[in-house]
Amino acid sequence: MAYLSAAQRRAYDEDGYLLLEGHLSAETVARGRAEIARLSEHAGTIDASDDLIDLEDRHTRAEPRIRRIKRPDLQSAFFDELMRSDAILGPVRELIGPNLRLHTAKLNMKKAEYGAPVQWHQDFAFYPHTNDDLLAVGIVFDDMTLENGPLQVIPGSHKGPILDHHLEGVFAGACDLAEAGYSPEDGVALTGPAGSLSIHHARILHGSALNTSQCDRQMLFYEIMAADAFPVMGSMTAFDSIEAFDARLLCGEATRAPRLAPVPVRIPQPQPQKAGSIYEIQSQGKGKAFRTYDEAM
Ligand SMILES: O=C(O)CCC(=O)C(=O)O
Repeated sequence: MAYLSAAQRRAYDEDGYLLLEGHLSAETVARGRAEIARLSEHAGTIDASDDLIDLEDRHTRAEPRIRRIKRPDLQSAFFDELMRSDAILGPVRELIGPNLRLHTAKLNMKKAEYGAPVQWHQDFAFYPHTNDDLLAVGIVFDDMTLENGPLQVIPGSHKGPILDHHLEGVFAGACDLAEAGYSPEDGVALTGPAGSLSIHHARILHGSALNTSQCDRQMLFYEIMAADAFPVMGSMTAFDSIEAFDARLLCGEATRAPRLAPVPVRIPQPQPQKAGSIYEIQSQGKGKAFRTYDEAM
């Protein structure tokens, strides 16, 4: 069975992204939302971000504010099963081949009224690999509209260079669009109903604004790569051993022969002192295209 048409595969190659509207069933969306609610309960028991949850700046136990649920695949059997399902891996196999490895998974909460922005960046700047058959699948658990901080991408930017994501010599996780000859108007907002899937190339420029609306925009990302893409030294890819690396295989076969492609690479080193999540890395203040909650107040 083909999950993507030839036109969709061509569009991914040319533009660097796809949006599959209403790809997942209402039942899957409802189960995912229930899992998000369950995993969110932990926030009421902590004062600072930990291995499970990344907190917004104004979080309190009494009024929890969650920015991200970390590794939902490890915290929930449902999100692990979903990640391994044909609904997710089917389209990915058609784009980057049958042998796939997980890079990481994360659930960006972008809650109504205060959900944090993500400044423009390229994922490949965080985790350079020997080839660029890497992408992120995004699952939208709320309707994503122009108002609630939709994911934005700059079509075609995945064919350009990896931009400078450093500030004063330290990796800062964001880039300056103008410096690269782009303007915010070049961004395309990916809007669609809950259950839609976005797929974006690891080299595409993307980001999203503060959510000032009354509606949440909860979005889960599975970052997936071809199994023959190996991290380049200094990549933020974290694994302890080759066994742990192989344990991330989602389908197909592991290999000991990295595929080397002529891809642009910059090393995200040295890392900043606070490097727990993209939000912390970006708090150094490079490329501030989207205002934060405090700036908007
Ligand atoms: O949640 C978003 O809108 C963007 C997410 C993203 O690019 C990231 O977490 O690296």
